[in-house]
Amino acid sequence: MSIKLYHHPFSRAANVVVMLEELGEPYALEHVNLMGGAHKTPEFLALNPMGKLPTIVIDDEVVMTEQAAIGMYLADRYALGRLAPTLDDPRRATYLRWFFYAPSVIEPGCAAHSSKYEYRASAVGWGTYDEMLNTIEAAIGDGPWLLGDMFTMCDVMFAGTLNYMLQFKMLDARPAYLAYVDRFNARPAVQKAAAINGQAIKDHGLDKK
Ligand SMILES: N[C@@H](CCC(=O)N[C@@H](CS)C(=O)NCC(=O)O)C(=O)O
Repeated sequence: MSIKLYHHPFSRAANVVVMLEELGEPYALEHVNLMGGAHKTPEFLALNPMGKLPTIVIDDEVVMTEQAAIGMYLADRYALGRLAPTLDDPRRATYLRWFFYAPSVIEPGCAAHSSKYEYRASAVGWGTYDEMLNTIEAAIGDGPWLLGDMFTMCDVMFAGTLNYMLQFKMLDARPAYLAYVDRFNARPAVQKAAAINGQAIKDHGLDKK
């Protein structure tokens, strides 16, 4: 079995490294020079017509894009019952709910708010910023994880998205969010992924630009 992640440390692929570290399966990183336009070549566009990262190839036969879909697929295929609730587990509903919420509500909701887009909340899927803030807080609840005591791949997607939005000040830093991402960032797999992404920054001279 071989998993190849097309990667750049300053992209969403950095959080897929966390997914892979939580998974514990072997994988290889293929650096994509985004600044040099390597993601817009015909070879890369054949894998992902969007010309974006993350993109992942498994056993030279499975091609996947979209961070959330990649996380769901990896957890179901390699860690069902450990990083994903099984199909007959009622917690699967909450797992899917917040997994989809991160890219379909938090990402556009934060982008719309920070870019001061004008829109009718009833006409867009991400609603109002305040409703989104309250919903994120309700999802975290008493924690420690979105499914209570069970840490899942959904936390990697959700906390990774919060980390990114907080880092770029696109999301209010509510105490409940900070406590949740602190718990997440303390996990050994997250720290190992940070070291791997940090090494990639050095290896590709991205710390000198
Ligand atoms: N919807 C995609 C978004 C992917 C995305 O926007 N990737 C950015 C990096 S984080 C990218 O590849 N940008 C390069 C470009 O568009 O030129 C996902 O969630 O995976």
